[in-house]
Amino acid sequence: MKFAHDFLFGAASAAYQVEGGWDEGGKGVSNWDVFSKIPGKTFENTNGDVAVDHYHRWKEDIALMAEMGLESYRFSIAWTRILPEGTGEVNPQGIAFYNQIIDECLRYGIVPFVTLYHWDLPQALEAAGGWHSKQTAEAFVRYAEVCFDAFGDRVKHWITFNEMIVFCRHGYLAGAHPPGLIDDKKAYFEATHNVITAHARAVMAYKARRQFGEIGITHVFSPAFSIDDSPENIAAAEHVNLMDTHWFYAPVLKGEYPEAVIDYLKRENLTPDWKPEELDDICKAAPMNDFLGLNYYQPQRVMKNDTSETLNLSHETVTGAPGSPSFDGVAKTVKMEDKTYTKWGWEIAPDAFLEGLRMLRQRYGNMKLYITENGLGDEDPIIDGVICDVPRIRYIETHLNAVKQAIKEGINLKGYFAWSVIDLLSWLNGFKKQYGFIYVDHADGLKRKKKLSFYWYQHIIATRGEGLGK
Ligand code: 8VR
Repeated sequence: MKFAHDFLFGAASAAYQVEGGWDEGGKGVSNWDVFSKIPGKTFENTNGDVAVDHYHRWKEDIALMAEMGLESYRFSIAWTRILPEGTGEVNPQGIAFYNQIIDECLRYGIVPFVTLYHWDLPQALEAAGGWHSKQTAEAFVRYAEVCFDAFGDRVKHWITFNEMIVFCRHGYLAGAHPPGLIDDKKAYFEATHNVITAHARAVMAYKARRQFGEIGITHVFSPAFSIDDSPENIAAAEHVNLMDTHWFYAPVLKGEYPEAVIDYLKRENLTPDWKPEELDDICKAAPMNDFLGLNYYQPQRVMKNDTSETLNLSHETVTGAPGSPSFDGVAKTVKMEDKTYTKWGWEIAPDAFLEGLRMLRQRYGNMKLYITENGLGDEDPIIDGVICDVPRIRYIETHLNAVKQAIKEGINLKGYFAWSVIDLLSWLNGFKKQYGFIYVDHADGLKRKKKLSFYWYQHIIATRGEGLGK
C-alpha cells in the first residue's frame, strides 16, 4: 500500500528552537528569552538567542526541505515578532518575516502548517499574570486574528496551541518552564481553562472569516497503560488518562470538561473561575474543530502510587523520563525491564502508539488526525564525516508502520510530521539532544549537513511509503 496523495509527509520546528534573532526585526522579549537566562534553568544554560540561526538562514533551510521532498513544513510563529508587547501595535517587520517563509514554502509546493503558540509568550503578558490571567487569553485571540488576516490567504492549516499540558504543568507545577511555579494546582487549572477558552475563541474567529482552511489544536498524545492486570493499577492508569488526556481532549472535541475532573476540582477547592460565557464558547467551538494534532513520543506505564511523594522534580523526570508520581499523588509512571528506552529515558513503543490511536477512536470517534510530532532524540554518531543516525531511521520507520496500519484499520490520519526537520535547541536539554534530518555543525559556523535519515525520508516520500510495513 502506498500512502494516499492527500496524506502529507512533513516535518516540524518551533520558532524559539530554530530562529534566534531574538532582538532583531523589532521582535519583543518573550518569557523564554527571560527564563532561559536564569542560571540553572536549562542544560548548560543554553538559550535561544541564536538557536540555529534560522532567522537568517531560512532560505537555505527551506531549499533543503524542498530537496528532501517535504510536502508540508510545520513551524510556529513567534508572537513577539507580530505583537512585540503581546498587545498593541503590529510589527510590520514580523509580518514580513513570516510572509517570506510562507511564500518560499509555497514556491516549492511545500504546504505551510502553522502553529500560533509554541510556548514563547510575550514577556509583557507573562509579567501581567501569564496564562493564569484571562487577559492573556483575550490577547491570544487578537494575536490569532492578526495572523489569520495577514497570512490566511496562503496558510490553510492552523494549529492554535502546541502541547498545552506541557507549558501548564511545567510552568505551574514543576517549575521547569516559565513562570516557574511549583505545585500551584489552583493556578495550573486556572491556566488550562484560560488556554482552552483562548483556543475555542480563536477557532470561532477563524471560522467567522470564512477562509476555508482548517484549524485545530495539537495535544501531547501519551496514552497510559497499566503495568499489569491488577484492578488498582488499571484504575491508576485510567486516572492518568483522565488527568493527562481527557481533561485536555474532551473540552476541545466534546465541548465540555470531564465530570470526574470537575468533581475532583470541587472536592479539592480548585475549580477555576470559569464564566458561563466561556463554557458556552467552549461548547460552541467544539464542532468547529477540523482536526486534532497529536504529538506522540512515548506511552506512560502506570501503577498505583505506593509512596507519599507527589512530585519528583529531578531533571530526568521533568524532561520526560518515567519515574514520577502524578501531581495528585494517585498514580506513578515507571520504567519497565522489558521495554527499550532512548538516551533520555523515553520509551520506544510503536505498538503502544497504534493501541493509543485505537483507544482514541473508541472514545472520541473517528475525527481527522495529524501526527504533528514524532521522532527520536539522540546524539548522532559521525563516522568518516557521515552523520549515521540509523536509530532515528529505525524509530521513524516503525512509527510510520503503525501509522500505515492505523489507516488500514480506517483511522482518519491525514499526515505525519517528524520532529524535527533540522537539529534545533531543546528547551531544557540544549543542543546535545538532536532530532533532525539536517545536522547543524556548532563547531563549524552552524553549517548544515544532510544526515542519512535525510536521504531515507526523501526516499519514503518519493515512493509514498510503499515499502513500509512489510
Ligand atoms: C515536544 C515539543 C518540542 C520538543 C519535542 C522533543 C522537547 C525538547 C521536550 O514536547 O513540542 O518542542 O520538546 O517534544 O522534546 O527536547 O525540547
